[in-house]
Amino acid sequence: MLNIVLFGPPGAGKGTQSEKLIAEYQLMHLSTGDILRGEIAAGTALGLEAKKLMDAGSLVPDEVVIGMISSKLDQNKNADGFIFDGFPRTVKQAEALDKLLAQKNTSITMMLALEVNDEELTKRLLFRGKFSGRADDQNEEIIRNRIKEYNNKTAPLKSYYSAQSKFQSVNGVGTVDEIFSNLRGKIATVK
Ligand code: B4P
Repeated sequence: MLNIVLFGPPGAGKGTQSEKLIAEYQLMHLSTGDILRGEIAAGTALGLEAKKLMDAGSLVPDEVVIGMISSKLDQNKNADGFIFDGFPRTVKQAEALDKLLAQKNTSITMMLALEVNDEELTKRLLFRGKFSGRADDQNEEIIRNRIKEYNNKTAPLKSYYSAQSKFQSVNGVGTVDEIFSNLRGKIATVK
């Protein structure tokens, strides 16, 4: 199985590159951001709880997202592999994911990290905010909070996967096709 963690700060292009990777490698896409936005759109209790945090640019509690991923893994037992997009975002989530995959006799193959500077991230998200309708893309203060959450809680995951010799860094600035080609090059080293 090919199990990829697609990693990077908010606006790094995880969603954008996931679409291309799914088409190329026929992987199941698990985006916690998309799942949470689906819960909000459906007006569930979980969605209502998550919305306040997401709109402020804060992370949703670990137990909530770990539970969501656990049920998605159960629902997709026959998948050839997964792209985890925006998950894990904390060390606790990464440890939980390792355990969930071990129960299925599989593991993370590699973490692919998209590297993009803060100025470019802010520019991309503010631009998307003009069309996305997403509250968390609307102003610079919330975007700064998302980047701060990333630096404090998510960036440490690079060390977590480096310690397992699974960390691979890719420049996330350039055209979508250039970046995709670099990601494919990294995947070719393990496939
Ligand atoms: P996510 O939905 O994961 O969103 P993201 O960080 O905004 O997105 P991404 O990196 O995928 O950017 P995209 O490709 O769209 O998270 C949203 C919120 O959900 C979090 O803040 C948190 O509250 C909550 N959440 C989600 N997962 C969680 C978890 N595990 N634990 C706790 N909370 C969680 O690209 C952004 C923009 O850049 C797009 O407009 C795109 O067109 C553009 N772009 C992409 N590639 C480009 C390129 N090469 N050049 C120029 N522009 C590019």
